[in-house]
Amino acid sequence: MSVRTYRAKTLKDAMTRVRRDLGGSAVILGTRETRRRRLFGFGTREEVEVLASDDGAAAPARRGGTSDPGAPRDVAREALEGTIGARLGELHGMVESLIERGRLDPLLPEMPSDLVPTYASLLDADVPESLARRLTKHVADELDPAELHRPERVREALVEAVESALAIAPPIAAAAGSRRIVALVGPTGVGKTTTVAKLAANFKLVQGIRPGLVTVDTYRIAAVEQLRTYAEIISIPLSVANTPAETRNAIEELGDVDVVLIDTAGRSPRDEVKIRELADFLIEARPDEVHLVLSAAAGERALRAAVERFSLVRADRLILTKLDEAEGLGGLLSVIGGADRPISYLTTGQAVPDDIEPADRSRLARLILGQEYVHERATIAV
Ligand SMILES: Nc1nc2c(ncn2[C@@H]2O[C@H](COP(=O)(O)OP(=O)(O)OP(=O)(O)O)[C@@H](O)[C@H]2O)c(=O)[nH]1
Ligand SMILES: [Mg+2]
Repeated sequence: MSVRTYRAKTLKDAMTRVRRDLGGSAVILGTRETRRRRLFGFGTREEVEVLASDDGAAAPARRGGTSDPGAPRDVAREALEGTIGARLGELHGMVESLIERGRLDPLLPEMPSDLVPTYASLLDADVPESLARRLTKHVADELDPAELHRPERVREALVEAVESALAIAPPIAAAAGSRRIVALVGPTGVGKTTTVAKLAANFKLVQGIRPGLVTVDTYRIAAVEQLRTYAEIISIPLSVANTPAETRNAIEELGDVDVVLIDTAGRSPRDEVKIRELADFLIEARPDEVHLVLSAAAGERALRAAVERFSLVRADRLILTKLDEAEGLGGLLSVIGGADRPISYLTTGQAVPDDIEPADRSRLARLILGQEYVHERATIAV
């Protein structure tokens, strides 16, 4: 007799699954209503849990012959046993290593053994433990018990779970003949200026859209020169605003352009005064879009602090840079979930204009899960 737990949104759904698995011989041992935490975000959802067993009569009858010690061994069956043995060995190794790292005890009661490798792979991808547990549990809930030992099905369910946590913004809405004002803000050294240059070059060279650049970064002596060099290479206008009051003029000075890209000075997330000053520039600039630039190579705590402190400037999108430098992208997942802003672009190296791509949900989910590599496929033109 085997006893299984079935969870579903309604009793009817749970019973359908019981009947499908156990057929007419199902014995219901108990039912209860549960509240489960939502995967991402807050709150709970109601679920019904049904504990069911077959009564033993429905257990598949032993195949005649194979249990007879004198009978010749079935070659296919031996091969299957070999595969199962190897897989059990693998699982055993994983469980041992998780126990050694003190990471399995709290999960053992509820994690199906088929999903232990999934959990281990999430930790390998640097997904924080609590989120890895929730994702694994989500996969267990979404799949039928019979699907849990199909690795490709588990992988798909995991990608879907991560995708559902990613909000994606469309690329910058620039079009010839209209004027879009876009500002990039963020901590120091994350790649704002380089990203502005990549975007400008792609607009002009690939899309035939006329960009103009404004810098409000007059703090570092080299900052204006850095952007001026790009403006000269791409052959586009650049103007400089030294104070918030000059910003509007600087935009007008660009003349007839379709998209204005504003590069701003990097600010330490700890420096609230400077972030407020940046907010003053943006009030004058009246941008249509503000993209907060975050380096994927930064630690989870630094990313969280940046998201929190830069909320003062009301960024409405995220650009993730330096994906090529990040060791594991799993830490990004909870930061992105908490940031509550869609992701517009990913940058994957120093090369201007190539190393940038519009954010793509499935690509980012696979990158985070370590199922795809940054430079595995050709760069997409912005
Ligand atoms: N590996 C890698 N390096 C990048 C990427 N984007 C920018 N960089 C490098 O990061 C460094 C800083 O880039 P900047 O564009 O000057 O950064 P910033 O945010 O403008 O810096 P501040 O203006 O000083 O705050 C440069 O060496 C860039 O080449 C990327 O996607 N991957
Ligand atoms: Mg800069």
